[in-house]
Amino acid sequence: MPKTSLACVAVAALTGLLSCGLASAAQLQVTVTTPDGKPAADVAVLVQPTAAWPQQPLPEPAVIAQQNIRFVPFVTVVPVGGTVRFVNRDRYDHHVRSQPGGPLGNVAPAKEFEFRMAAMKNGKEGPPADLKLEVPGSIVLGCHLHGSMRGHVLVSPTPWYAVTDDKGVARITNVPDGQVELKLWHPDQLTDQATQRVQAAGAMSIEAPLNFAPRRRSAAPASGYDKY
Ligand SMILES: [Cu+2]
Repeated sequence: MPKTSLACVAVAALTGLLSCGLASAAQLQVTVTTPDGKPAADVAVLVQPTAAWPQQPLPEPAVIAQQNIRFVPFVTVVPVGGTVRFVNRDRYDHHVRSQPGGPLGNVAPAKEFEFRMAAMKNGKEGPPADLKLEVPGSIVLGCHLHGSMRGHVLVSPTPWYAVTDDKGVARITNVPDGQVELKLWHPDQLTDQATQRVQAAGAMSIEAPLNFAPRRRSAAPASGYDKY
């Protein structure tokens, strides 16, 4: 049982109230595939109720590490008002800047920023940098010290979301029962993905196709970057 459910049970027992946050909630397991049926990783899955929803608490900051000259994870989703926390886990300085995205590179980032990230010292991460993101949209992350570094942030208008793993699976919990719209987003998409309407209730398995096959990213380098 997730921690929040336990807390809700405890609150209900103490107060005698039956409601705690959302009266009843669905768990969605979404499997995203490419047009030829292969699992699609790094896909943001957003679940937005068609009715208004009660305000949800903001999650803890989403950590984006700079590690082996990569942004890890490659795709990060935060809700509007949420925070991303950059940390440098390499033994050399990095940099973070927002860049435009979209198929033509002409979609302005949801927030503009640019700063340097100090290297790890004595086995400790450099000081973290927090950014609060208030405007929905996407942000491409780059580092002008290492031109190959790329990461992506999606600022979601809905508090229910997840990113697919290597098996193409995203799990989204505590979704309010009722009609929801399921939207997919991948940083390489050329056109918007179709929206799927689902009646959310209980534990559900949903198949969601992408309209293209993202190119595979090379495996993370094991070592050999210390010379930078
Ligand atoms: Cu860098």
